[in-house]
Amino acid sequence: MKRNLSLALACSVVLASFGAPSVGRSASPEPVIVNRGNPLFRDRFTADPAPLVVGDTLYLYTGHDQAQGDAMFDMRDWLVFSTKDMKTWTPHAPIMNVKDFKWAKKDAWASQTIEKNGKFYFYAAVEHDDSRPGKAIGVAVSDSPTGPFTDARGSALITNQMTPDGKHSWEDIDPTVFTDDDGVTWIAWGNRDCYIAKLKANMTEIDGPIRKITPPHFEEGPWLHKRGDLYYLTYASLDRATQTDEHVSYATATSLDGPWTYRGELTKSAKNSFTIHPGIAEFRGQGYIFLHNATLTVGDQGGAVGRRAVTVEYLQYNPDGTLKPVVQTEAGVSVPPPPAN
Ligand code: FUB
Repeated sequence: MKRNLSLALACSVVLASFGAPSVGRSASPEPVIVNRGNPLFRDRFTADPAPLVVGDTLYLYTGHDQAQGDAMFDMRDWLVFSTKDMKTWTPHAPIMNVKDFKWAKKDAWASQTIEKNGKFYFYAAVEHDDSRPGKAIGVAVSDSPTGPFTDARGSALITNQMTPDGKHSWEDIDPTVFTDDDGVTWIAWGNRDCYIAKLKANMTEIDGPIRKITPPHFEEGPWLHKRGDLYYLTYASLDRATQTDEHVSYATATSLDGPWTYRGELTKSAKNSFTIHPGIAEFRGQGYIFLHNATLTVGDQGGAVGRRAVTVEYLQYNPDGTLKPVVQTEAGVSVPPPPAN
């Protein structure tokens, strides 16, 4: 989070439907949102996208920006949308409210859901109550990717007190979860510092030490994924000298134990938004990177730091495994991807 913000925190392939409403929520119990390009969803503000592929469906979990006027963040619940083709999306009921974590005060911040042993585990950043001050990470569980999710522990999985040498009270945010080929699930998270740990098989306890793996320019929003033999740690990065808006950078490794090799910047900043927050998925043989910007206006509320909107672009690889630069566009994936090489 940018320093001045940190203080405050102390913190549709186009279906040729241009001109037609993109959202038909009131028309049927299973409304459909047509992908007209970016931003993806235009009837509400969404942020911090986290994709999950289950069979022939991609589920996209998002935060829900509700800030009014000049307020910074007002995020109370988490949303999920699904698609089978990246052309039409179905919005589902909110999967959880921050108050469903009884030990949390507020702030339904970034999340990620993972499937394990037939259940779905939802990891999310929130503000802990005064018994464990600071940001914390909770875990909830459901039998369905669309929820409802219930708190799996009745207490935080990760608290600010578990990373005592951290630089501030909101460092324990933005969980990313990844299951390696041996079946062990890892969790990484952080703001300013990036941490990684293993999860026990029950998915609700940390297993062993928490290690710091902070890559260059790390700010927040880590995302773990693997392609072939290479592991990727993609994250929101900040040039602290200029304190401009976040970009996305990434590092790679041949093991989740590291060492991680910094690979440079993947994107520039998101229009009108200090934050950008990557989420990555391979779906039907195509790579995608979900981000957000703040270009959407809903009613009398224009895009702002606390009124963001999720976008998606193709993610493409070079033959050596490095990632091709990504540009946030208005067309997004409503047009075919550029040739692979
Ligand atoms: O949405 C709230 C916070 O802003 C997230 O936790 C960060 O990644 C940034 O997007």
